Amino acid sequence: MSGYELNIDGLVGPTHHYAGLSFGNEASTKNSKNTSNPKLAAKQGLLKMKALSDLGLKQAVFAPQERPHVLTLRQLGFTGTDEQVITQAMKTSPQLLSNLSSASCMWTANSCTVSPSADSADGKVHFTTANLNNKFHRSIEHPTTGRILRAMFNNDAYFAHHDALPPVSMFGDEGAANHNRLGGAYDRKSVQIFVYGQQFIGGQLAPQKYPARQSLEASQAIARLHHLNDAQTVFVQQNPDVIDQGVFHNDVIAVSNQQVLFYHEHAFVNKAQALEEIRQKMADLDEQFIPIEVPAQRVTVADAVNTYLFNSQILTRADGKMSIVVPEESRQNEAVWSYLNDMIKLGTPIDDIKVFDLRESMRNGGGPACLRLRVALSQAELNAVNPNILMNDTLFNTLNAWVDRHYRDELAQEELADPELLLQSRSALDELTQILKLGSVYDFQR
Ligand code: SUG
Repeated sequence: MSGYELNIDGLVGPTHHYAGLSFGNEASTKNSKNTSNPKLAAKQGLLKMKALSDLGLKQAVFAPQERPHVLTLRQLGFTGTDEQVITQAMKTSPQLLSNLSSASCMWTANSCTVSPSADSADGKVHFTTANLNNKFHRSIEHPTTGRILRAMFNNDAYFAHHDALPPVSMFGDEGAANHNRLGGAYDRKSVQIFVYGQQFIGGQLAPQKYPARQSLEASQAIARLHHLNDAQTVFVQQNPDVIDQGVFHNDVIAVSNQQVLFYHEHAFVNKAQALEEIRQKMADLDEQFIPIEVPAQRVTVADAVNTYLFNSQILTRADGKMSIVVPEESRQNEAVWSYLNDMIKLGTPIDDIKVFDLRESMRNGGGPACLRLRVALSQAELNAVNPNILMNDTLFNTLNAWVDRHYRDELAQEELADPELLLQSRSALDELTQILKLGSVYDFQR
């Protein structure tokens, strides 16, 4: 098979904590104010990256961002030294300081939407950073995300970078978490599926309780920016009822790899029509569509949300078969675990389950798939990627030692105003930009 899927996992930042910032994300609300362990969080993520790279898959690391984000606090009127800015913000509202201290950029599935070169009329790999407009703590990610993406994919001959869409709900964009791609080899034309929560102009269906974070208008704008062909693009609405049950991104209820779409019975509006459109558009590319629908009778939406069964990664191994990477929570749930064990015997390409402990991220509503950005590349494009971000034994050891030197193993919300934490984080990130050879991507370095 030609081409590669590069998975770029977010390295958890030193201020990882639980602040209940994401209304509509039930794990975030449930674990609000619990004490976190940033060191363990970073190490759990690194172990997943290392294990996948040991399987022969292409794996890279996405650098975390500077938090607390002093620049934004200054925009909000806090003045004085950096230390005074943080102290005043904490006094004004611990929740405000949490927003500016969240390590949420670890969920790199929300960093941007990527369209591989095979699908784009100009033959380039396109990246549009996500505005993450629905949540304040996430809406400040995109400028730095854009700089890190440019430092990782720094070659105009192959890569085209677009800034985030206008920051209003009509163009609310949460990146690759609402985007799937179905086809054969990674460097061949495929069908791109954009899943949206709400259509702002002329739409009828919308969730009642929780927000729809992705709009159709945003998805359509990205398809235009990326020069996609209508004949290979599908727009599908996510079922608003499941958004109201805690499915705040599509990757909490569906995931794809090559020909396979693994999804819950209640994932989509007008499901039959959407599946037929995907099947037809794949057939036009001579590709067979392999849908795997999980019946609600076997796995309820509540179980899907609690276990993140669909926030799994389906990965093609060297032998051409696929493994499904699930979080430990999926093994702990009897219905989900029994379904998974039956599913790998269905005769689909998925014949193996791999389980990872990602508890620290899971408690904020981030599973295996939230933590990774998929970039499908040709060999020439892979050769043009910044080689210092690619996971291998040396980088794994270097990053573990880096985490040991700079991370705390306990962090509560009250500690966010500790000026030492800011200094520790900045010196950690300064060192990291040198390890990964990213240049000056952070505001404190500019
Ligand atoms: O945006 N949680 C993230 C989780 C993102 C998961 N990503 C994907 N499904 N792709 C969010 O809701 C919680 C932060 C806190 O509450 O402290 C948070 O931002």
